[in-house]
Amino acid sequence: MQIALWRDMLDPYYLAVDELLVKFNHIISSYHREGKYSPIEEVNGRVKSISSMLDKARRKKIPIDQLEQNLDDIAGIRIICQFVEDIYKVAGLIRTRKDMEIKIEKDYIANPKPSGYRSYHIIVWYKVETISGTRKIPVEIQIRTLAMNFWATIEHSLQYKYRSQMPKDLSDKLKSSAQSIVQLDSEMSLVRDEIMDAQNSSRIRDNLINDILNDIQNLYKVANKREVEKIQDEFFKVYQKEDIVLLRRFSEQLNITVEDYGAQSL
Ligand code: 0O2
Repeated sequence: MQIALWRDMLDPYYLAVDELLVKFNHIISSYHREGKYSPIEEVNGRVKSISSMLDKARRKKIPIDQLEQNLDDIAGIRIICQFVEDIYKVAGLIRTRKDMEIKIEKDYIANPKPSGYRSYHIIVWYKVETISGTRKIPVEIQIRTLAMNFWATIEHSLQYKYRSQMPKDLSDKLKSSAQSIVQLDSEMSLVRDEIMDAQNSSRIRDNLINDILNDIQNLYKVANKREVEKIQDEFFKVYQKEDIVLLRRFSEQLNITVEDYGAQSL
């Protein structure tokens, strides 16, 4: 990569990160819309900063004009999951996609780094359409739990502070806290089903309340105001009972009323 033209060079990488963020966020919202647990908790992305690229080039003895050919993580996506099991589910999901071609997979969960770092990395080939044509570029997707991310973020800041000279007592502390993270992740996995159930119920309830309020709002435009206010009062009574079955029944009945008024398309 010619550093003088770095802005132009990095353009396809920015596009890839933007597109992939849209796609992974869409996966999250699709699960949520269906009232389902999403294996992806959140996703973020970045294009590696020039200074970080230069640092890596120096560390790995990569000639400056060969950065693009040698760095797989100029475009980076980070997927955060709640549980270790979700990481492998997300990796499976990525493998099935037609818009990403696997280049390399690195399982630093089964084989943690000497530092204690754990994460699942997949490097994919991803095609972007630019004004100069199609570009196929590598994108590094790091998949990790919230707990792994907490550890990696802190360790990364310390690595940055000490460069390659981290005091031994500090690196020992980090290794031991990495073990605590392993323990925490495996304890959380034991209650995964219960946590997923709780989160699903809460999401289903949110979706139901949203649908009901939309229906009431639509009815308000076409039905008798007093009747709509009566429906709203009934809704508040059902809502206060904190019973999902009653809420679902109310929503179904309201749907029929809405259909009778032909108000769905409003
Ligand atoms: P930054 O600043 O996050 O971008 P390889 O040629 O495969 O041996 P490479 O390309 O460094 O080496 O790949 P590797 O080892 O899979 O690491 C890629 C990225 O994973 C790193 O990018 C970090 O983001 C993260 N990572 C790897 N090891 C550690 C670690 O010990 N601690 C933390 N906190 N993160 C780690 P960069 O460019 O090194 O850093």
